[in-house]
Amino acid sequence: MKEKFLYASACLPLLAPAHLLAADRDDPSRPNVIIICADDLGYGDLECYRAKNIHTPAVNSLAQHGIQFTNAYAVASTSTPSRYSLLTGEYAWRKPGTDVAAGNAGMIIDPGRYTLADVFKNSGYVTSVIGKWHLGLGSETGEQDWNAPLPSHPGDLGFDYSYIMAATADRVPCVFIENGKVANYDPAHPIEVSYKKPFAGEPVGADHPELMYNLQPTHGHNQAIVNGIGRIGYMKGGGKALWKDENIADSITAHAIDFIRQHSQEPFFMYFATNDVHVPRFPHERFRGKNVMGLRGDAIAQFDWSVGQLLACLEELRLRENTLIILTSDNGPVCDDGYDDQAAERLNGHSPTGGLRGNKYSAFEGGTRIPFIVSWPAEIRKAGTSDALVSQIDIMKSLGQLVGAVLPKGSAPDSGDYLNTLLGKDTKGREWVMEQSYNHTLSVRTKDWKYIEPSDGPVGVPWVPEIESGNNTAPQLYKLVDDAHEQQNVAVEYPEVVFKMQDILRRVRKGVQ
Ligand code: NG6
Ligand code: CA
Repeated sequence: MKEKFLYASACLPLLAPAHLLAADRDDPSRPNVIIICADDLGYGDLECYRAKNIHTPAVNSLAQHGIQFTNAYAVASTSTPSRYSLLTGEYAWRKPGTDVAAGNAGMIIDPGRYTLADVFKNSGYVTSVIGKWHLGLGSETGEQDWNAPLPSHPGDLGFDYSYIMAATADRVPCVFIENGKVANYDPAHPIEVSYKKPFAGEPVGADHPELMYNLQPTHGHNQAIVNGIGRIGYMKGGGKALWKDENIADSITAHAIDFIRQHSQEPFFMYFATNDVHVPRFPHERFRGKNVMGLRGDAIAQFDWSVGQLLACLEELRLRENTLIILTSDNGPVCDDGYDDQAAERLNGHSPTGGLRGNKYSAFEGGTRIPFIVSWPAEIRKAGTSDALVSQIDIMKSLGQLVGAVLPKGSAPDSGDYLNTLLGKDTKGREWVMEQSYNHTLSVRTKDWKYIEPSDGPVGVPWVPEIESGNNTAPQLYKLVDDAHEQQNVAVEYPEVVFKMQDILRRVRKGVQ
């Protein structure tokens, strides 16, 4: 008897943690959480959002086991401000320096700020960011030494593990950065980066179109040439560390799967930010040439493949039930964003915005209304759609609520707890949502109305003039409930509604929720 007892207690230190962790894995207050954030994927770009010409079976399966939102918003119509807001719960327009960042931007989120990753880390989760970062690295713009550990990186913002692209695939440096160091660093090819001037002896796209053999630019993107593709910014070196665009999805997906496998016994949070479907669109050859819409369609298929790989891994590890997945996009879609990939010419009847007016960059709905699916089989038993107004600004407080986190005073100042809305238990959602265009024109959306504040900015996006910016020197009001396509400005007819919307803007600007 004694012997048996001793045996049991001797095993206890080994058994107890494993037992507790197993309980954690089923504990509804501690699900794994994955945010899958596509890049430039439009409201109409997925099969479950009625996309034409494209099958997205993996995303469909998420929607079939979750809630699919029809009135969900990114905070801004470009990447950096949108992601800043997602990760901090603060509207980017409150913080200078949050517009589309160069690849050598210094860290945009102050390491002292409490982030979405901190919420999870301090709740006992292991955390990671994998894929597109676009929020700066190191302490000072242009001062990074890419051949040494970077002094600040996502590890300083609550992410235990990071495997990231510094900015976008169309910006240098074209290397992955793992936990603050260039991955596969090649000492024979030291890396130099400049957004000011080319490096002697390095051919640039403007002078050597023949070297851009994989994709030709339509505007910009003619500085450094990496992998036969022109980029924004100049770069030297890199050698074996340079990415190949066709392998980016494979690489980030493999790292995400490794992370899940390594942490299958403890609650984890992963922000998985794909390069798809941002430019340059140059997917792996197993996808290239397959879709009638050309490279943009191929890139959507590749995105769906990545989602499918993560789902298969979760299933295999029996983690799918208690993993909450949010699938969304950082901003609306765009066809020609600087490379001749025939995205507009080959749409074949598909509408990336799902018929909404405007595109990426715009104040119109196409700029910020995005796909948004929440799936958590253990808790969301009944799949469905929700037309509640939701915004990515609320992810931080809502997920904080989910894991019982206490957020320090002053953190996530614009974020609210809409957990019940995200889980489909509440169908009302927000009363209003704020939207930010590329030049900081702000809009307010309520259930029935959309107000765009006056702006003297250009009516077309300067570098893609055919994209409507939504700017107008007069106030714009659209009765979305009857006019989903924002065709009829009825501001003059409804002054009381205009006043109400302006009042919301005034209050929010002052910091009143
Ligand atoms: C623009 C780029 C565009 C894209 C965008 C950022 C030019 C002419 N255009 O300045 O190609 O990179 O920035 O996109 O350089 S985002 O989705 O990351 O915000
Ligand atoms: Ca984007």
